[in-house]
Amino acid sequence: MRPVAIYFAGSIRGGRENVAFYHDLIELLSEYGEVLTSHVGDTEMSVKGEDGITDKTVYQRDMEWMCRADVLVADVSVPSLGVGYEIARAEMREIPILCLYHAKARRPLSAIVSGNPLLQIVRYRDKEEAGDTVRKFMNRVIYGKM
Ligand code: 6IA
Repeated sequence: MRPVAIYFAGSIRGGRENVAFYHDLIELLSEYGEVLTSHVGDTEMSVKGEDGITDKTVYQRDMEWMCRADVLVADVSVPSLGVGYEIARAEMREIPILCLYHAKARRPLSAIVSGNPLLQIVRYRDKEEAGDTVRKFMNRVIYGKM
């Protein structure tokens, strides 16, 4: 059986202030399957993104991964156009989506995300709480019904 393909979405040009958290989440998600987008948690990558790769290539590569993904986990604490777009694409594919939102995020969550009944949105206070949520979500995806 092939491993679960996990698309992790987190802000890049929207701002990199939560990158250390993305890094830890990706490490946790890797226990459950293949994280296709592990570069999102690369603490060396700046708001400019990856060196030596065009925006067109990034888009094509990411959308190929999106087509392969079995599940989307997004941190929506830092507003990001790219993350919002990825959520919409995952919704079109009808795959399970978990959106994590820090209780003390600087900006209120977009109503288009928070008001969407098809998304599972979980507010977390710290890394431990987010980790518990991710474990429960992935266990449901792998072993149980959503
Ligand atoms: O709008 P944002 O840049 O914050 O969007 C972030 C989301 O879009 C992430 O979840 C990524 O999956 C995807 N994404 C956006 N930019 C990149 C990127 N480099 N590399 C990989 N994934 C990306 C972009 C810049 C590069 C062309 C120099």
